[in-house]
Amino acid sequence: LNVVVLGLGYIGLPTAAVIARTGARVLGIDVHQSVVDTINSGRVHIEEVDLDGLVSGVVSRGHLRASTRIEPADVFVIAVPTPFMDDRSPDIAYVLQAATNLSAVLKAGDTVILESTSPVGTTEKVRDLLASLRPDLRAPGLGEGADYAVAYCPERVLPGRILVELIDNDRVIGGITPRCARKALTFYRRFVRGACVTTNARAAEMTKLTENAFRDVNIAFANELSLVAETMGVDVWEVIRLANRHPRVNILQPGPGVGGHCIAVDPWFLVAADPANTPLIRTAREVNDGKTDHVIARAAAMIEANPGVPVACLGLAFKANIDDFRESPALRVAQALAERFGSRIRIVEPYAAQLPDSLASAGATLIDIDSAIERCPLMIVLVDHDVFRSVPLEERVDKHVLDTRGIWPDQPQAQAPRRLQMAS
Ligand code: SAJ
Repeated sequence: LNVVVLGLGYIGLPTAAVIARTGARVLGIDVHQSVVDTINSGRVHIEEVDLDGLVSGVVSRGHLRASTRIEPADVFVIAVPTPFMDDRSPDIAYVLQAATNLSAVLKAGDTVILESTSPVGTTEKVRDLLASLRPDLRAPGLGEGADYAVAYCPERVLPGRILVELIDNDRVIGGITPRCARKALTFYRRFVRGACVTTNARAAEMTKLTENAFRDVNIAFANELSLVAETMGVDVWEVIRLANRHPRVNILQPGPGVGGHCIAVDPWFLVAADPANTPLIRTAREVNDGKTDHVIARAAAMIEANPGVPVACLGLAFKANIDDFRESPALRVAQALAERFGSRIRIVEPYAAQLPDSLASAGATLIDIDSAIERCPLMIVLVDHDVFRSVPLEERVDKHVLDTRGIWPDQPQAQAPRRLQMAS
């Protein structure tokens, strides 16, 4: 079996490697020559648990190679980004570009699968584009018979667990026609251990958006509770722990806002599709973004109440134990504080070798957790990395802490903003 994967990012590369491990011959396509060169040398350009070993193995066995140029194959998997535009409407230009590229080598019997998170109707647009570019082949769902299959099968993997979840998670496979779905199903059965459930393409597209909107709405509920609890002088994490003892209550964790390239983006695709009927989804997005502003304001008040004292911001990643800073609320908080307080802001981020330029030029510096404990009386916890969680009370008992992730439940709570001794 020959497989082409278009887009070698956080989803495309692990997917290509997992398929290559089944013995298929996989060609990964990327627009960046540097990505192609890195992979062909058996290395990876992204951090993901166990990905480096897998890629070096399948490349050295000749099962995976990369190129900027498309070649014929039996199955094409599109895994390119679908960002949103300034007005928060989805931008599917990369998907359509990928479809245009593969149309040049498309032949009878092929299967085209879209995995990128996409607004409802995108798979039909891909089919329409292929139909117009290749009038010599019969496109599925437009008349009698079809020479190739087109399906939508969203990825659902969690960064940090991608290689496990690619195999174990259930997959939703939406065909343009039932026959397209069956062809895609045969492909996923090669490497998926979870259930593969078939439906139509539009339902599969909406399912993906629904999953991430569900999580966003539920995190917004937790974030809203955290504000109410603060007003009431109650520990929100304790309330959630207690409420979750109810057999039908399962509240998520509040934090400094929602980051990553999926949950902070995908709900907008549903809002853009039907603004009149999505007040809840839109409000959830606003609550989660507003939580970041709230954290910035609280942190700034705490820093202002302690003139001259160095401040440690713990974490920049969008969530625990990963090196991904995309759409990170922690980064947004750190940036706002650095712009206001300059060199007083020290960043601790074990997953960064250096600070992003914008933070460095605002005067912030990168330090390790030990120096932060030694030198920074003020600490703002922005990410729940394990290394932060493991700091024992005795090393932070005298600190003035704003813990946005609830990782130090035993931390003595300051009543009013305390004035601290300036560190020597
Ligand atoms: N977060 C909270 N509180 C929580 C859970 C998460 O504040 O209780 C925050 C995180 O800190 C992070 C953000 O939400 O900033 C998103 O993190 P996440 O772990 O919920 O999700 P992602 O973005 O890493 O991956 C999600 C997953 N979707 C769902 O869980 C429904 C994943 O399965 C998808 O494949 C992925 O989006 C995607 O690519 O769409």
